[in-house]
Amino acid sequence: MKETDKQRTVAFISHGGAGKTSLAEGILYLTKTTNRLGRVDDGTSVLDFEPEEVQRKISISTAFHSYIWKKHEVHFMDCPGDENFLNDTRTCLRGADGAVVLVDAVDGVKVGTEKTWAFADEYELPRVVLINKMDRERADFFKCLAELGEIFQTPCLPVAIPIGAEASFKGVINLLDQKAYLYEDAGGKFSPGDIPADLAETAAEWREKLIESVAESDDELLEKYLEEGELGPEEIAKGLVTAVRKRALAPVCCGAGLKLIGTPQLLDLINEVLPSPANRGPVKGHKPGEETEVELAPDPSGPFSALVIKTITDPYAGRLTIFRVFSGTLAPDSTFYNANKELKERFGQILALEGKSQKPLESAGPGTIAAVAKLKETTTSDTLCDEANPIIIETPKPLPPVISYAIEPKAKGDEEKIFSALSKVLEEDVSLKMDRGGETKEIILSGMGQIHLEATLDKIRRKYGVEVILKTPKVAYKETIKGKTRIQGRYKKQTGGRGQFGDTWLEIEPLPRGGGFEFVDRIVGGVIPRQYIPAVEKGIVEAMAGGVISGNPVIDVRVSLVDGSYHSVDSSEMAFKIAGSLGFKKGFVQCNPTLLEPIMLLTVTVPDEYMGDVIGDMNSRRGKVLGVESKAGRQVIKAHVPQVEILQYSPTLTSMTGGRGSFTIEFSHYDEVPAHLQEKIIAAGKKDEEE
Ligand SMILES: Nc1nc2c(ncn2[C@@H]2O[C@H](COP(=O)(O)OP(=O)(O)OP(=O)(O)O)[C@@H](O)[C@H]2O)c(=O)[nH]1
Ligand SMILES: [Mg+2]
Repeated sequence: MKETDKQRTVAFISHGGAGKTSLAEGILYLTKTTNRLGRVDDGTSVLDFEPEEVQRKISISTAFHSYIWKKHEVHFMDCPGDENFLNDTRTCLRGADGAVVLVDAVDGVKVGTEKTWAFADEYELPRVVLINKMDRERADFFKCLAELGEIFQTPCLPVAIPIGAEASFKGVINLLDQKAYLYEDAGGKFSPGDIPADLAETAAEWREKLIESVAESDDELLEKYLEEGELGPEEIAKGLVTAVRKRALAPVCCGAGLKLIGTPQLLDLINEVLPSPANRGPVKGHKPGEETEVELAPDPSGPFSALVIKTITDPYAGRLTIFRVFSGTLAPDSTFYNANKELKERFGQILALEGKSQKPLESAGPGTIAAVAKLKETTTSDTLCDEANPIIIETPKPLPPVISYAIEPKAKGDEEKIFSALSKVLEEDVSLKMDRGGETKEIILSGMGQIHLEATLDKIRRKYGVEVILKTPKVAYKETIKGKTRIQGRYKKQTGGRGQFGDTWLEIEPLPRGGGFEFVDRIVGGVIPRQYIPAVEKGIVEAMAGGVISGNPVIDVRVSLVDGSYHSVDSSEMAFKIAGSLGFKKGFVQCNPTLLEPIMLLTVTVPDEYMGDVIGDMNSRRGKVLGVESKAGRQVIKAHVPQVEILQYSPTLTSMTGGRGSFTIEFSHYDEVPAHLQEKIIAAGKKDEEE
C-alpha cells in the first residue's frame, strides 16, 4: 500500500492563456517525466493534444498527468481557462485537493481568475498563487499582488519575490529560507545565493508581513509572536502549512513557466503546503436514495469510493472514464458499484493518464486520478464505490448554456448521423445541450459560447465525419386572432361521375393566451352526418398547423361547427375535411389576425456597477424588467424579453460587463408582436413557404 502523505492531487487553474499548459509541460520536463519540452505554440504539447486545441492554441479539455518531485507523487490536472470551457474545469476541480492559481504578470487578475477562484472556493480548496510570465514586457509582480488583495477575501501574501522583470527577469527570492535563486538559462537550472543588496529591504518587508499573517492564523503562534516579536523557521513553516490548509492564507510565488524560472520553487511549495489526500480529510456524501450522510476516510485499505470527473468517447477506442479515488484501493480486472445508476460495472485495466497517452497501473488508491475503458452505463459525476458501503458524492449541476444555434448537415440526409455523433459528444461534454423536435423542428445546439460550439463541430467532423453548419435558430412565432366571425366553408366539385360535396358553417373566436385549440361540435338534427364531423376538425387542425397569414402555426382559437349540409351520394370525409379547412382559412383572416412571439424570462446576475447598463439594454430590446434583487454583492435582474431580441445575448452581456455577468434564459409565455414588426415576419414566413 502506498503512503498517502507524500501524495498531492492538484489542479492548475487561471484565466485563459496565463500559461498553465506551458508551466505543466515545463514541470514534466524538469521532473524528467518527459524527455522533451513540449510547447503549446508549436503544437508539441502532450497536454494540449487534441487537434481542436492545437489549432486554436488553447486548452479545451482538462488534461491529466503526474510527476515525482522530491519523493512526492503529484497528480495534476491542466484545466482550460477559456470562458467557453470552464465547465470542464469546474467538474474536474472536484477531484483535486488543492489548486495552483496562475496570474499573468501583465494582465493581472482577470474575470477568468475570479471565476476559477470561485470554483476553488466552492470546493474549499487550499491554493497557492503563481504570478507567471514575469519575463514579459510590462510584467508587474506588485501590481498583481495588489489586485489579488483587492479582489479576493483570502489574504494573498508572497513567499517569493522576483529578481528583475521583463527581459531581465532572472530568478526569485525565497522569503522563507531567505535565499536568492538565480537562473542561468531557460532549462530550469539555478544556483542559490544571497539576496541581492538592492532587494534586501523589500524582501525583509514582505517577509515580515508574511510572518505576521502566518501568526494571525494560529492563537498559540500569535501569542509567541506578540511576546517575542519573531518566530523560528520551523514555526513559520508549520504555521504557513496550517494557514494554507485552513484557507486563511494563499501564498504567492512568481516565475516564468515557459522558461522554467521559478518552477522548482513552485514544486517545492506544492509539496510543502498543499494537502495530501489524508490531510484533506474524509470525503462527504450521502447514501443512495437517502439523505443519511456518509463519510469515507482517505484510507487506502478502507471501502472504495471515487468520483467520475470526465468521460471521453472515441469512435474506435470507445469510452474512457476518468475518476479520482477518494478512499480504498482499486485493483484491475474487477467490478465497482455505480451508486447513482445503482448497478455494477466490470472493467479490465486501470490506466494512468499521461496527457495524450495512458499506461496500465497496478492499483489506484486515494488521491489517484485514473481511468478505465469501455464502461457501459457510467457517466460523468457518478460515484463509483463498494456495493456494501455505497456513497453518492455531491457534485454541482453543470453551468447553464448561454448560446444556442440551429445546426444543419452540409449534406442533405445527414440528420441522423449528426444526431448520433452529437449524442456521443454530449456524453463527454455535459455543458452542451441538444434539443430536437421543438416547435421549429430544428436541431438546436446550446453551449458555453461561440468557440465552444465551433470546437464541438470541428470535433464531430474529425471523429465522426459529419459536416455541420451553424445557423441562428428560428423563432417559433404563432398566429392567432383578436376578433370573431361566422363563416361558411363549402367544397363542391363535379367531375364526370361521382362528385365531392361538403358544406360547413363555422364560428371562429379567440381563446385566452395558452388556451390552445378547442373544437366544439354544435350540429343538431343531423345536418352533417356524425361520421363526417371528425373530418371537419381534421381539416381545421391541418390548416392551423400550416398557418394562414405567415406560415406559422395557429394557436388560441375556438372553432365551433354550427351548421352545414351534405349530399347523400357526393359527400365524403375528404370533402368535409377540405370544407373545414377552406372555411377556417377564409374565416381566420376576417378575425383580425395577429402574430405572437415567445417571451423569455431573462435572469442576469452582475456586479452593482453594471446594473444601469444592463437594464438600459433590456429596455432597448423591448424587455420588461420584473424586479431586481441583491445577492452576495451582486444584482440579480429579472426581465421578460422577446426571444428574437436575445438570440445572441451572450456576447452582448460579455461586452457590457467585461465578462463579469452571467445569465439564464427560459421560456415564459407568448405575447403579441407589435404591429410595426409583424410585416417583416409575415414576409419572411411566406418566402420560407415558397421555398
Ligand atoms: N513570455 C511568456 N510567455 C508564456 C509563458 N508561459 C506561457 N506563455 C505563452 O502564453 C501563451 C499561452 O500559454 P498556455 O500555456 O497555452 O496558457 P494556458 O493557461 O494553458 O491557456 P488555456 O489553457 O487556453 O487557458 C502561449 O503562447 C505561451 O507560449 C511565460 O512564462 N512567459
Ligand atoms: Mg492550457
